[in-house]
Amino acid sequence: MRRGGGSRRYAPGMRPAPRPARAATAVLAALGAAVLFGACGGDGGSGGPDISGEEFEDLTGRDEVTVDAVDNRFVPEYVEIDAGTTVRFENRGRNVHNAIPAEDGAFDPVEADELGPGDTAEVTFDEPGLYPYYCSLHGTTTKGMIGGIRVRG
Ligand SMILES: [Cu+2]
Repeated sequence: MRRGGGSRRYAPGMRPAPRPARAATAVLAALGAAVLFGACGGDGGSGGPDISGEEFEDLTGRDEVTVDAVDNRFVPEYVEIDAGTTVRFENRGRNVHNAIPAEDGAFDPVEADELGPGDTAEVTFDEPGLYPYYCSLHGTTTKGMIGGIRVRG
């Protein structure tokens, strides 16, 4: 079902390069991360835009749902699904699109070479939370070709 899975590439620069750290440094880094996560609050994110006020189309109760990428928006833009549901991104436009989490690493990004016209790419969401995403070719994390997935536990 899931294509690519854990082997999907991350876009260059999406994650800081892992650096060899002594134990003490690693502990400090973990504390820092905990503080960052705690400070932002909300479900599911530490760095993405707040999309909690958007209208989400209720697509719960299904194993798989489809989000179309058209030129240039996602349809439906905001969907609510159950944990474990696979989202199938389908490019029904004439342009190449992608689907990149607004919060780095929140899910495996669907890269442009996987989502040309007519292509489909699937991502399974197992963890409850809020997952804003965007097409980096036609939007930013907050404007343009954006979308969001709310995963219910
Ligand atoms: Cu696009």
